[in-house]
Amino acid sequence: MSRLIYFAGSIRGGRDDVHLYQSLVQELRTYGTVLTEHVGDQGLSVQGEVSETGDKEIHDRDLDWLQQSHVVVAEVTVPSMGVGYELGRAVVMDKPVLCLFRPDCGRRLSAMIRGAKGPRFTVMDYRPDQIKTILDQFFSQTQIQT
Ligand code: 6K6
Repeated sequence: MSRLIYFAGSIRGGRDDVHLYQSLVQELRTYGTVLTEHVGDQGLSVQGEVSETGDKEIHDRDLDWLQQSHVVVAEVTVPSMGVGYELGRAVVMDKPVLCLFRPDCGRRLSAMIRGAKGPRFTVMDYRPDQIKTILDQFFSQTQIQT
């Protein structure tokens, strides 16, 4: 079965890093099917109102995708309530998680994300030019059940 990847990144939290989300989605496609490609869509504004569906539909559909996914990758540099929530739910579902944080943003990552580090929850500081290497390392070293 093809590996299903849930990619999480800020939408209403701010779209400053959308170009990075796009690169990550593109790179992640080499490791499986990305269920949430829209997160890297440059046409999707901070309002997140491209869709006509309401917030409940978005929440329910995303949780359904999260449940179906085999692995979760989150870009956590721009703080986002939605991404934090998805990560908490992913932990409860026992999904393997990779969080990517760019320290040159000048902020410190939430202790609730950095401190969640464990065998199934990886937190990596990165520079954009390291994306390929980090994903390669993560996907080759992490047990992902499909
Ligand atoms: C329609 C088409 C594209 O986007 C929309 C409407 N908004 C959302 N669609 C899908 N997922 C969303 C939307 N808004 C938030 N999310 C989920 O929460 C994504 O999976 C992101 O990882 C995360 C972002 O949360 P906020 O709090 O930054 O919006």
